[in-house]
Amino acid sequence: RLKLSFEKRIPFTKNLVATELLKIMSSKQTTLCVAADLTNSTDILNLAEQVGPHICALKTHIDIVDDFHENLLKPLKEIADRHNFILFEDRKFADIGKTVELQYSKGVYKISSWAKLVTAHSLCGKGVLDAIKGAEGLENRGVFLLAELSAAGNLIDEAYVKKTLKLAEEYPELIVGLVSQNPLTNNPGLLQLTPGVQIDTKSDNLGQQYNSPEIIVLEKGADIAVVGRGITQSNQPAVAALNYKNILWQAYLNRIKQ
Ligand code: UP6
Repeated sequence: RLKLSFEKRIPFTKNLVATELLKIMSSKQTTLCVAADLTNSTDILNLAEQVGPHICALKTHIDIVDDFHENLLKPLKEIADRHNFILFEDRKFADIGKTVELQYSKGVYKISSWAKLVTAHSLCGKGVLDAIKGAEGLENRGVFLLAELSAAGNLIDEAYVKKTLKLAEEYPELIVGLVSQNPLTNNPGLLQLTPGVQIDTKSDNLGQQYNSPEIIVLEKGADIAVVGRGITQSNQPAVAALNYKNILWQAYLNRIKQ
C-alpha cells in the first residue's frame, strides 16, 4: 500500500466514494482534508471557498454550528462541486444499529443526504455498519472506521485495533478506510486517514497530540491528513492550506519512490 500511487490503488477499492476520492487526490495532487471546526455557517462557507482548491475533502462537525439551518447545505454542496472535494461528516457513530440508522438519516442534520463520507467507531460492532449500509437509495456513500485516536490517554489497545481491522475487511463495499495514527494494514484498497497534524505544534491543552505532515506520511503511513486548527486559526487559511498541501504531496511522492 505505502509504495503504490493513489491511481494504482483505485482497482483495489470496492467503494465508489473511495474511487472518487482517489481520483480527486490524484488529479488535484492533494491529500489534505481540512477540519472545518467552526461554529458559524458563514465562517464555514468562507473557509470552504478559500481552502477548496487545495483539499480532497472538507470534514465537518455539523452539530457544533450555532446557527445551523439546512440553508447551509446547498451553498456548501455547490462549493464542494465547484472545487471538486468531498463533504465528510465526522459523526463518529457509536450506538446500537437502530439508533445509528436514525442519527444518520433523520433529525435536524439529515447527514446521509449531504455527506458522502462519515466516520464510525468500531466499538459497537456490525450493527453500526449495517445501519449505514442499509440506508435507502444510498449507493454512493462511504465510512472511515476509527481504529486509533490521536487523543492522549485514549483507551484503545492492540486487541481493539486488530478486531477493528477484521471488521473493516468484512465490509469492503462500505469501508473507505481507517482513521489511525499508524500504518495498520497493507490492503491497498483501504485509505489511511490521520488527524493530529500540525507544523510546529505538539499538543493542545485538552489532550490532542500532533505530528508534522512529513512524519505522518513517511513514518506513520497516512494517505489523507486531517488538519484543523493548523489552517483554521491561520490569518490566511488559503495560504496555510496550500502550504500543507504541498508539504504533504511532496512527502507522498518521496514515499512512493523510496
Ligand atoms: N479527530 C482527531 N483525532 C482523532 C479523530 N478525529 O483530532 O483521533 C478530529 C477532531 C477534529 C480534527 O474531531 O475535528 O480531527 C482535528 O482538529 P485539529 O487539527 O484542530 O486538532
